[in-house]
Amino acid sequence: MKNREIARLLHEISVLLEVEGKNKFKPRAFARAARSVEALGEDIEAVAARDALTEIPGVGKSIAEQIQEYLATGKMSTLEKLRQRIPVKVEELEAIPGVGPKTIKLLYESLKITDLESLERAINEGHLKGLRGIGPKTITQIAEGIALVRGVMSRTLLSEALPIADAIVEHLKSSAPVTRIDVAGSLRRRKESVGDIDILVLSERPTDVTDAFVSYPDVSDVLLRGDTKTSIRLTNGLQVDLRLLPIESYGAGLQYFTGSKDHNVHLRTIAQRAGMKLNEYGLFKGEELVAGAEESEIYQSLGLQFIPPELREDQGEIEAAKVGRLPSLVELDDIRGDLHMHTDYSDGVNTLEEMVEAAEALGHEYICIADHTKSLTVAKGMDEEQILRRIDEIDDLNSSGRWHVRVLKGAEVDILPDGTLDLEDDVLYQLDVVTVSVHSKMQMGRATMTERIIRAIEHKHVHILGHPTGRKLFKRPAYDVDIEAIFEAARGSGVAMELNAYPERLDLGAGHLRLAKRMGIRIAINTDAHRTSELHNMRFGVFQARRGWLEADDIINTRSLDELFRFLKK
Ligand code: DGT
Ligand code: CA
Ligand code: CA
Ligand code: ZN
Repeated sequence: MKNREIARLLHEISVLLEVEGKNKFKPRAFARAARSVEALGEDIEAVAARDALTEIPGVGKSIAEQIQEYLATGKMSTLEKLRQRIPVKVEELEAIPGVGPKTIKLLYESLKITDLESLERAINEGHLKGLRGIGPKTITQIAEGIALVRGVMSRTLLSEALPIADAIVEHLKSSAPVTRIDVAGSLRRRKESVGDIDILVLSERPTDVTDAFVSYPDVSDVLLRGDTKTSIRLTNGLQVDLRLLPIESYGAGLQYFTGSKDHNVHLRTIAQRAGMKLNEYGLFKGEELVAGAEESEIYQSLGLQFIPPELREDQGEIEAAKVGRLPSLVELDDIRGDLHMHTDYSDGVNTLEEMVEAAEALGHEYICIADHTKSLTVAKGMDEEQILRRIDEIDDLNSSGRWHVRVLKGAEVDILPDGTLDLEDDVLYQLDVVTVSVHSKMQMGRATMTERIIRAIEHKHVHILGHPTGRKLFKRPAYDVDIEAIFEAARGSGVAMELNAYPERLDLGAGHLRLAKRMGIRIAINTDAHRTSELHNMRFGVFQARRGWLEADDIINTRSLDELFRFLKK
């Protein structure tokens, strides 16, 4: 369906017309038409085919002609001409949170800002100061927004890249003879987002592998084709590098191309100190190949424990491996339950029973239903009465004997701006697991936000702080908080920190997890699932936990139900 791209172009016309400022009504007409096309249930080509474009609300004769022209030629001449007169990159600028047509117009008129780069330059040179309607707070917000947009433009979420990489690996395996195949790079290290996908292959028929690679159905461009390295771009913009390795160097190549660069640089100095040389072909003593075919032999020959890819960031893992002190990282199999998920009682999609059934199929021993509470009206938050009804339902469900999985009673209770909770104490008391989260007024200053959260976690009935920093990858920065002070308070009150496994949250980050571990804070890895399929996101939480050096023992939902209850009693 071309609905979305047409809506986008009509919207762009409306913004450019607004910037041009010749006519007050035309921009609004195009904006309205863009919204209608976006909301159109039917394929716009079908509408055009039966000559009914003008029946779309807001689409008059001239806009209909633009749409016709686009469907026929792939261009809209009105837009082409506008773009020549006003070279503003609308989509790029509008991707910045808080920047809309009005700001774009102002920036273009007063400073000739046309894109991210010129905007960034203007901010750095202080030109935005004093512009009418743009205060210092807005400037900071825009600067942060630019960083976020740059992230979106150049990186892809792990959750999006991983299934694509798996599909390409399957494609290669089924279309050419491959002896070994591995995903390397940041994807193997399970970073939250990746710049590209790196795939390594050992094959007796390398040309067949390359042929299969460049003919993968989603390829839009072949960027480079060589004997050992081939790069493609996929239709979604993601780049994939394929490297063909020789058998005697496969392990060395896997080690080298897994990175990170910092880890590799450090490892090479370890090799040098031992009188050896390490590169992507192997570990050498003079001319002699000491190790190369297997990655594990490289670490072994350097006198190191094998270092799991998630730790390879030169954050002390090499030092730890030298003295045999690497953590024994948590694995997905260690997870026994999931303590944060939503149902259709608040903003979830599935019913209680559907969530329970799906969790049971995943093999969970226990789960906790944690719907939103009343002040979060956009998410249909529950009031005390609804929560009490829900408690009865869960009691019935547990005593029905229909399920093995034990369902715990919980809520994701809103932390109000003053740090109080929006459920009465006597209701909170009846819940098995009380998670508290910030969902409103996220912009408050550091001291106030820190106090707000600490007040909430010091509440006697609270067990877990949900998504502790509130960040969303590429979308929203973390709240400005003193995380160490929060951890300190959590330790004092026996409250666990959530590691929210939602792929665009992954909140806490790896650095914060390590800090929490050092401070003796317990972690709960939760999916925050809003539908049954999202219960599978637990693996992303576990990847992140591993990047944060966590062991099963650091995590409360690796415990048996009895042990978990002991923790919950505080
Ligand atoms: P990304 O793709 O930006 O998420 O991050 P990586 O780590 O996957 O980086 P990428 O794809 O450029 O290269 C893959 C690995 O290859 C990288 O982690 C380490 C290794 N590598 C690439 N170029 C160099 C280099 O110039 N020096 C060193 N030491 N290692 C490199
Ligand atoms: Ca990469
Ligand atoms: Ca690469
Ligand atoms: Zn939440």
